[in-house]
Order: sequence, then structure tokens, then C-alpha cells
Amino acid sequence: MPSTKVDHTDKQGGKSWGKLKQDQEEALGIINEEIVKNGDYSSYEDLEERLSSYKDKFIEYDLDNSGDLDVKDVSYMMEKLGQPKNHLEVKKMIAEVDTNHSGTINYNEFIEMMLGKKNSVLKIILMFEEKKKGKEQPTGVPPKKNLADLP
Ligand SMILES: [Ca+2]
Ligand SMILES: [Ca+2]
Repeated sequence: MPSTKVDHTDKQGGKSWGKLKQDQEEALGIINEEIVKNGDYSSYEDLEERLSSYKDKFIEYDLDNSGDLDVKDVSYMMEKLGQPKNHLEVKKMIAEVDTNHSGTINYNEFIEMMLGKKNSVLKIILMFEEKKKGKEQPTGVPPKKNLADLP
């Protein structure tokens, strides 16, 4: 595992698009590992699986590879999810989860939004999408519980 420091600043230095995406994938993968080690969200049985799907999602919608989702990125996300929103609505949605008031959603804020207890419009839309897609996703890990274990 590379132990490079996570640095989202200025990655535009002439690197190819594919390389940028790859760098981001690695950087977010490291953050994911730290989140797992941290134990903050250990109540989620499928934490690693969730983190990896959130990582893919984040990278997919971070169109300019800036390391955060701005109004443009989130607008694109909403369009893709079939829930187009106007500029003001998107700004409000970002503000709901923008803990450090940067006007954008960084990866940590994104994870906090998805796994934390607080509800937000963006989270609800993404969760809804996740449920809809859930059945068609191939699962590498077998479920820990079977039907007989359920109350
Ligand atoms: Ca971005
Ligand atoms: Ca922020």
C-alpha cells in the first residue's frame, strides 16, 4: 500500500485525465482505509463495501477532479439521477452538508453525509438511488445474515 499523503491541491500539472482519476481513486482509497481503522462507523456491517461504492460515486461526479463536489458537479449528479435541480437548490443542498463552509463537498463531508446520522436532501436522493440499484449490483461478499436470522 502506498502511504502517500492525501493532497487534493493542484493536480492539474499536465497529467492525463486517466492518471488524474487514478490518483484520486488511490487517495480516496487511503481515506477509506483510515475510516475503517478509525472505527467511527463500525456499526455498519458492510462498511468497506459502502465506502468503496461511495468512492466510485464521488469520483464519477467530481468532473474536474478537484477533490470536491461544487455546484456544477452536484448539478450534474442530480441530472444523472433524474432529479434536476436549479442553481439555488443545489447550493442549498451543498450547504446542508458543507461542514467546513467551503461551498463544496469534500470526500470526508460526503462520507459523513452518507454514514452519519444527520439527514439531508442530497443524502435522501442518493440513498434512494442506491436502493433502486442495489439489486442489480453483483456482490463479491456473501451476506453475513440469512433470512432465518432475521426477526
Ligand atoms: Ca469538483
Ligand atoms: Ca466543504
